[in-house]
Amino acid sequence: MPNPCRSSRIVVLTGAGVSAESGLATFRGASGLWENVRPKDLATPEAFAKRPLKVLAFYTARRRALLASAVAPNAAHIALAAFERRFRGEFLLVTQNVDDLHERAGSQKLRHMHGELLRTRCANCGHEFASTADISTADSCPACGRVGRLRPAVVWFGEMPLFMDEISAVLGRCDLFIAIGTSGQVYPAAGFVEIARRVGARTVEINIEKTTASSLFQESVRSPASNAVPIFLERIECDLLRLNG
Ligand code: BV8
Repeated sequence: MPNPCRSSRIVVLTGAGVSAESGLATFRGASGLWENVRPKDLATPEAFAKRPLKVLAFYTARRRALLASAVAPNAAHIALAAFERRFRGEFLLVTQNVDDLHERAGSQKLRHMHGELLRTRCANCGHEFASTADISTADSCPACGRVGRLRPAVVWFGEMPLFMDEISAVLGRCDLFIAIGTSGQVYPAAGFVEIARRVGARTVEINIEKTTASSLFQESVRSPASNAVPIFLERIECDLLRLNG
């Protein structure tokens, strides 16, 4: 049993694995999104410039999958939102995911560092708006009117992730860092555990398998997120109640 949890400043990082049990594909591993294609052919500004139809079709398929009625937040999303509501310390949920399952579960202290699939941006003027519609090269921007420049409001490789100043600040003072369902292969997210270690935070990885980053974590929980996350967060809460009353 790890030491009772005295944490008061918690940062959680989620990746595609937290949404896997909700029916959304992960990127790497068996039947992953990147299994038969190269990320640079679908998730870069250059790919969008060169083959906009192919890139838009990739995101149309994922947006439609996300909007399918069978896809809903799972117990991990729900437990994270409930814990955020009850926790009296500092809490931030940083997700690499572009789905809206954390929001649908009720999470509010949430930052999408890789953007959001249900938002569209104009590559010409930067105008951004919420949208569940497919994006086509025939669409015009509602702000500048330019045709064929609408794209998903996600962060592609070579683009700067969002909220990095805020994320770096909370990482720099956290005392507990939990990574859930991420392969730890994409930077700068993959480097967050090292920042947490440097400031002396307890570091925990929840994943169904060992990752290239596992050795950087003090604790690894090898279990599906929908099972492990509710149990882990409940244990933290019990510790805090016992220690702080
Ligand atoms: C940038 C688009 C700089 C959205 C994605 C060092 C430092 C900084 C950058 C770099 C660096 N080295 C290289 C780089 C460049 C690059 C990078 O990291 N390349 C990698 C491949 C080496 N990084 C970037 O380009 C980033 N930008 O650094 O900008 C900059 C500076 C100045 C000015 C401008 C720019 C941008 C990175 C974002 C790229 N966008 N996608 C989308 O389409 O969704 S990346 C893609 O990978 C997704 O965003 C995804 O979120 C991300 C990470 O994947 P995971 O979420 O971890 O998913 P994965 O499938 O890999 O793993 C799932 C895990 O879950 C597995 O471990 C599995 O075991 C587990 N699992 C499965 N089921 C379950 C489970 N766990 C628990 N329960 C289950 N049931």
